[in-house]
Amino acid sequence: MTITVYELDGIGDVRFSPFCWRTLLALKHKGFDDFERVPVSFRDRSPIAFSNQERIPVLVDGDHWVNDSWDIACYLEDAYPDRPSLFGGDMARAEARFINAWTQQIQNPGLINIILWDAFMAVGPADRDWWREDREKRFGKIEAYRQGKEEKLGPWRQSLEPLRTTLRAQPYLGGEAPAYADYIVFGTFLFARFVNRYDVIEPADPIRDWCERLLDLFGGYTRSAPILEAG
Ligand SMILES: N[C@@H](CCC(=O)N[C@@H](CS)C(=O)NCC(=O)O)C(=O)O
Repeated sequence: MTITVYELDGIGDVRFSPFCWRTLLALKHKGFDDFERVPVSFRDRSPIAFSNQERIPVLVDGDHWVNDSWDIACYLEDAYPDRPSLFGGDMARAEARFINAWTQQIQNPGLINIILWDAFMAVGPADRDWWREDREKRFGKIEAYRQGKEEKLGPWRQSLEPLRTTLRAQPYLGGEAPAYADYIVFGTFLFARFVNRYDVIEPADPIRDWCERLLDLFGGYTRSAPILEAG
């Protein structure tokens, strides 16, 4: 049965949605290689109208669909129990829910505040007017985010200290091997990487080493994905 992932479109083949990357990595972890990826534009969500909501990713597995990256991970875990586990048990799944919330409420918003302009640059030309209007309602003028990135970086990097401390003691959030908790947090760094702001993590940071290990997973699946060209 074919699995289809509806994901957010970007410029050319650049896909930068942190939520969609979590789902793609969850599928890879479960050993799926032949799923279909369907880009959906910001301004036209009609391809996911069947899901009665507007957020991406949406996963379709045969005649079943699921939206929300967390629910998708839980669906894959429960529907395919004989494939490699994403969580490693119910208790670890419950703890991963906390990481999901931390990422959503602390890690992601802090990063968006730094790279909003860079994200705008990764939005396809046909979607830019829509994106500007929508984001300016929430964040104010996006031009204001072209400057002042350096001053915001320090506090954001500091907020990642619990992640750094954990990764000094173990190679992955999952312990000795990567788990869905790693993909949740890594998705946000992928967002930075694909909009050409991988430099938000310093080269000597243990978080960077962990990202490098994850970039190599599944035959370099994320390492080989297109990055927005500088300019
Ligand atoms: N809680 C949802 C959040 C999904 C979400 O916000 N997706 C973004 C893509 S990164 C989206 O649909 N954005 C559309 C928009 O910004 O208008 C999940 O985990 O899947």
